[in-house]
Amino acid sequence: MITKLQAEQARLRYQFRIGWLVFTLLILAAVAFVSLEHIRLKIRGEFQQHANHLVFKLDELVEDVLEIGHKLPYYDTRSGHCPPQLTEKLNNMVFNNLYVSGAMVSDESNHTLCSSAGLNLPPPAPDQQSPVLLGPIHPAHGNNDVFLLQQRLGQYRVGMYLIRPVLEDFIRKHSVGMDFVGLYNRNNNSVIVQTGNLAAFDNHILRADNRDSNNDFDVTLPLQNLDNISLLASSHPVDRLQQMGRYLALVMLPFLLLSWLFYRYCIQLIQHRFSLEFALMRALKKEQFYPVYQAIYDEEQQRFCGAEVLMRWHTDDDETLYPDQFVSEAEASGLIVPMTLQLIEKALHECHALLTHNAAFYLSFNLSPAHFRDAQFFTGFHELCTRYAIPPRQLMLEMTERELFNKDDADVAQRMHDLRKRGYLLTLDDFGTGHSNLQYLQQFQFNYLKIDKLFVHSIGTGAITETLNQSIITMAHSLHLHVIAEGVETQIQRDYLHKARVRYIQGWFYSEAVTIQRLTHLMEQSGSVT
Ligand code: G
Ligand code: G
Ligand code: MN
Repeated sequence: MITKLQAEQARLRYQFRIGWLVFTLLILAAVAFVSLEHIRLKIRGEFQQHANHLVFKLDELVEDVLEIGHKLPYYDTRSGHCPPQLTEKLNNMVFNNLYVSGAMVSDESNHTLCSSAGLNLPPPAPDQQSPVLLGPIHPAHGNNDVFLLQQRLGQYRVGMYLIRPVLEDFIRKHSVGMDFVGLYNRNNNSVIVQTGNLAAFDNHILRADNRDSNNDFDVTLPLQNLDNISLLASSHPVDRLQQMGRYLALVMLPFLLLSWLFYRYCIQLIQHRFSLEFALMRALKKEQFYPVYQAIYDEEQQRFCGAEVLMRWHTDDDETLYPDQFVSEAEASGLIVPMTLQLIEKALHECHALLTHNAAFYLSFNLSPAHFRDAQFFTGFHELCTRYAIPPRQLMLEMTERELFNKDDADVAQRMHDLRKRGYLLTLDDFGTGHSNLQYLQQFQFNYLKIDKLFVHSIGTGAITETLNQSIITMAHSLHLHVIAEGVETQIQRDYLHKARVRYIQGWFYSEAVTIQRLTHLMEQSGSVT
């Protein structure tokens, strides 16, 4: 039975594990797919926002610088000379602006009229567009390239020089999570300023020159304040992957945790479903526990005086199971209490006639400490006795010495005292196999003592246990306990016990455990019933 349960449990667990694994992987893949698409869109949105912000900042810079030119007072420069006040103004402008390193005014035909101090550069070829960013220009003296931000104002052009590191720093400062940023001159198709890795940028989109390129993480955005310049930007792939990884972990972890909890729960459910405990619960509901009876012989009266009720389990598979296969589990789970009540009810029902017609005949039931701890048990027990109108002196309760009560347990002592007072017979079962002592025997009010079959079987063998028989019997007599010897199989054993004045004998010598029909027959045959 147990091996069958275990095999079934193992099979179902295996099947569930496979199913769960497949299911979890499928869900995981679906979740990963959906969440990756979601995070990709989110990251793209953020990247485009950052790129727009950078364009905005660059436009702001251009506007600020151009604004300075607007503040120049009007001078008539047709003379071809530079008014002295203008040079001074230009110097002031350069001095007061962080980004501007030089300024110049040129005429329609691109002749330099005025320039700030230290500036000695030929202006590049003029552009028809305005304003416009020209360059880079490599100065003859000096290390850094410069760019000319030029706008037309009336008959002349005003130009501001920005040096490359300043422009690059500005871009770097305002670019977040970008692998590459560049400024692209659409007029001559060249990247004039760049930070980061140009190879990261998909050049395809320059040719298409539109915002909605195939590559979500490369953009080109025209500056509003400069007619010839677009911003090129591509997002940082490592940043992107890290962000995706974090998001994925964040989504997956709770799911994995939930799935794991579900798994544990189901495995426990399966374990329970195929546990002996569950099988016992079902057997209880189906009333599969039934009694058999092993008669006890009274040597003095020469007739059967009672019978021990032993539990059997008729399983769904038509198997008969013995208590050693299920009683310890029943005790551990507490199911022993309703099982025993079911057994008692069936036994009282079957033996009703036998008990009522033979006032000296008793039935003996095996109890364990679990029964004493359960308040319901004795309520049920007394109710059954009342319902079947069986007097207490016809009912014996056996408690095995192997599972003794704590001798300081006042409640149990009180309960036993109460049972004795009502007239029930109390037996200490399997005596000699546990560790009860005299004190224990005095504390609990047994009136019968059952010598374990281990000792009975040693009779005639010369083993040490044989000599213990006499000591047990002598002690029992001195405590005024009736003695039952169990497991008596042979004439030699019976004669030995008879000589030792053991009055009650139980065992295959007289009868094995039998059905009620065979018990009744045995009683009638032996003249034990009147
Ligand atoms: O003859 P059998 O194999 O049934 O007995 C095996 C053991 O099971 C015995 O030690 C006996 O005390 C125990 N046993 C039999 N029936 C019951 C019962 O109804 N309740 C309890 N607790 N033990 C029982
Ligand atoms: O709870 P208790 O130990 O009284 O249960 C009696 C047990 O002893 C049962 O398992 C029963 O089958 C077994 N039994 C009863 N009579 C004999 C017998 O004469 N010989 C042997 N070997 N076992 C017996
Ligand atoms: Mn017993």
